[in-house]
Amino acid sequence: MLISFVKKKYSIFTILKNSFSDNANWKKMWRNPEPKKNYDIIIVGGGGHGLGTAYYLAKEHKLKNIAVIEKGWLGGGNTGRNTTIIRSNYLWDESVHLYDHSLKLWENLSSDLNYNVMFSQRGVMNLAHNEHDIKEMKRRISANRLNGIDSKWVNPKEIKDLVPIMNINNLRYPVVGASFQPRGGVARHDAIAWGFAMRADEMGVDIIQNCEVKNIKVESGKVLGVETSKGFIGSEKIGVVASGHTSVLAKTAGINLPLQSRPLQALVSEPIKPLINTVVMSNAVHAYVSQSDKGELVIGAGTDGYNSFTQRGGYNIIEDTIRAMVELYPIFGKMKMLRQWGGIVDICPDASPIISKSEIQGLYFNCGWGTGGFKATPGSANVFAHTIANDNPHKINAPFSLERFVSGKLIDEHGAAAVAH
Ligand code: FAD
Ligand code: PYC
Repeated sequence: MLISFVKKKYSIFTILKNSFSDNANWKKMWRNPEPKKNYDIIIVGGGGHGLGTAYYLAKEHKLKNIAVIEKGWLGGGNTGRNTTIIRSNYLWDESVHLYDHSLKLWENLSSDLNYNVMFSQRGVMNLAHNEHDIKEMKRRISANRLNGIDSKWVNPKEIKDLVPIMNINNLRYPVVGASFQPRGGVARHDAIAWGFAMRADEMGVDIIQNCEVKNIKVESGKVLGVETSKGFIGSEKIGVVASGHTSVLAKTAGINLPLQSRPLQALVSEPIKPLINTVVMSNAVHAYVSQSDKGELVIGAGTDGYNSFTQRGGYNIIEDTIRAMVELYPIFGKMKMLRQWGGIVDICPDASPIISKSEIQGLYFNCGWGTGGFKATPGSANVFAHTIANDNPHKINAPFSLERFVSGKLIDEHGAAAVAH
């Protein structure tokens, strides 16, 4: 197929021009092609990580003939279901290198894509409720600072100055301090999927929606392609980025990934006037909150305690979260909640991701992000593209290989994962 696309530019002038035609002449953001028989690279999963991988493969590695295959709609998985908290205050050097690589890409992403991903660096606060939290957080802050990360300790008075509506004393788990990363924040979940999709499409990437990968076909230790709901599509390189469903797909290639798939829930309130202008998380009581630009409170919970693919989650979990929210912010007590949902997160034993080649030639995995992969979207995509293009990891993702489950070089980030699992 001949590909000739005009780069879609967004500016005040294009908005003005399109307003004269009642917004009827905006170009479609990406094509809707039928799959070809063969691609050089297939990415399975049209979430932020998969679309970003295709974008960097085309942009930085100048590769052509790439497809992203998505069983539903773009960003309909965890990318569109998360609470969008972005930070890089992890404990170990390996993690900080990965998550801060991502944070730096976020800082320039709207301009890189010429598409507003609404990255808002309003700071992220992680509350301490007891002596153990204080010790763990101060250790992490020190480790962060050695890596040049802008983490700092804030005392209860400083917390009250930043979030006056917070009840810090009169509750079961009083707030005794917090770690704070000012460069952290939130972004617009679907914008990152759409921005990557649009720019990848412009560089010739075929984005194929409503096409489920059923099987990964392997012969003599090499991948041959994928069986899909639209027929067989051949490729010698396949990157699987299917979050909660990655282990299911890996099994079709005979690989057992060390992942558990569990629901994680979130909910939003009715919109209200600006009330909270930073992100506040509490690992101990499993409640995190920020306020969206529309004014809704975006609230997240903990994971269900068992494996499931329901995209819904247990009612008791969300009840616990609401109880903790109302205790921490009594002013929220009378608010109405508008909607609730779940996503299936893929959890690794060490709460760190897998970005890796596999024992099968041409088969690569990017998964195991658990409850915390949104923040990593551009960084993960960037190093995964490098891994696929060169058939070798980037130095940033080398420690996150599957090999670590054999060597025992695990990267235990349970403390920094912020949502216990
Ligand atoms: P996804 O966006 O899930 O994309 C994978 C895609 O693969 C999906 O679109 C799916 O349809 C597709 N797929 C699956 N199987 C197949 C198949 N067989 N064939 C074709 N396509 C297939 N992270 C943070 O950093 N900060 C947060 O605040 C945060 N909050 C969260 C709150 C909730 C409620 C949830 C559920 C998650 C949260 N996360 C958070 C985690 C974060 O959302 C994920 O780690 C991240 O979005 C994963 O992106 P992805 O592109 O890998 O996966
Ligand atoms: O990893 O920061 C995080 C996070 C917040 C909510 C869910 N995950």
